Amino acid sequence: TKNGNAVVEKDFLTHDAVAAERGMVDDLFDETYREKEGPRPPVVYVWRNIILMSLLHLGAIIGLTLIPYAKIQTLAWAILCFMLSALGITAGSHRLWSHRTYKATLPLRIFLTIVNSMAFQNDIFEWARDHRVHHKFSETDADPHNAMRGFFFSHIGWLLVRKHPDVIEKGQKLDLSDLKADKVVMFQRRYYKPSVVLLCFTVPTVVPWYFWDESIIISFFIPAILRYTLGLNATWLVNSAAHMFGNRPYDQNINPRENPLVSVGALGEGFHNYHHTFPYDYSASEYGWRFNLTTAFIDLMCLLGLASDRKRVSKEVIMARKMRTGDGSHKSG
Ligand code: ST9
Ligand code: ZN
Ligand code: ZN
Repeated sequence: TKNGNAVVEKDFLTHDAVAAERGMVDDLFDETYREKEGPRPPVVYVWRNIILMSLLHLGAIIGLTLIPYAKIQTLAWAILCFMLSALGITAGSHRLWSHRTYKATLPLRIFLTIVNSMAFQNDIFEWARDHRVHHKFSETDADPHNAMRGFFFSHIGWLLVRKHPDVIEKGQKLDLSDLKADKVVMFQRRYYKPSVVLLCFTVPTVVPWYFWDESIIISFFIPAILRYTLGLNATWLVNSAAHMFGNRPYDQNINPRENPLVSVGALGEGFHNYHHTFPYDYSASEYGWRFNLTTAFIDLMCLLGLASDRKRVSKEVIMARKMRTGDGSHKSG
């Protein structure tokens, strides 16, 4: 270890070595999986979701039109809610719970769980289960938001239809014991619905109305509805845009790309070619704080003694991997 952080020295880590480091391996790509022959099972629409998502996006448009009438404190509060809920996804369900790229103390896990419920993207357990199958069976039928099915499907469409049976079949075989053993994760799962009503919708609405007399309509449509919808779309862009547009300096044989624009909106989660190549790196990027507020946040938490054991891939390993499988784009910039 260097500076108290584990440095992953090889990129050809054995499963045992990764398991020993993080207590899990099921986010590593499985080359042996083959999609079943023949046509896909028919698409089954979930009309409840189609209607709710349409209403949500209509509400977001109303929120947009109300921006000129909102108090400046309300807009600042909406941005704060966006940042907090985004960290609940990026530092929480993604880098901590899906990939185990660092360790977090109980107070930090409680904080991340609270802001995770504010983001309302399914509970941490379900999010991490879907995300591990996304990495392990990336761009196949067992990937919940399989980008081979197009931009719309990988962006939002996958939440509007029943899952491909392979997602569930493969997901049931994942090792999720680390998540089941985390009492905070299991507590959130048990009380997920009330936690979302409170933290995603009620608190964001009540604060501006109570503390600075904002109208209740504006309080609801901007910090709650518009902020939530923007958070969802910023996240979904990682699955859609960052699987389609950008360079592939680390591995040109996979679809995920480096997309700095997505990184800005998603607090550092758009360096997606790197992330699928080295999913155990806590920065989800070759670089540290560049377009990567989440990494700065995790570093701050370490400084405060609330987090530790950040996994990082060494410069040498990254360079060797670029030479071996990259598209050569790193030379030009
Ligand atoms: C949302 C999630 O938006 C977004 C995640 C995006 C991931 C991004 C990744 C990128 C990484 C970087 C992060 C960037 C962050 C940036 C932040 C910036 C702000 N394994 O699901 P059901 C089983 S959520 C094993 O109903 P259907 C299981 O037994 C938005 N088993 O399947 C399950 O029961 P249970 C808000 C699995 O019927 C049972 O099947 N939420 C697995 O096909 C039934 O599961 C919504 O809109 C698995 N993987 O329905 C809700 N999956 O759970 C949307 C399932 O009890 N979801 N099983 O154990 C739904 O309504 C439904 O899931 C469905 C599919 C209709 C989509
Ligand atoms: Zn990931
Ligand atoms: Zn991906």
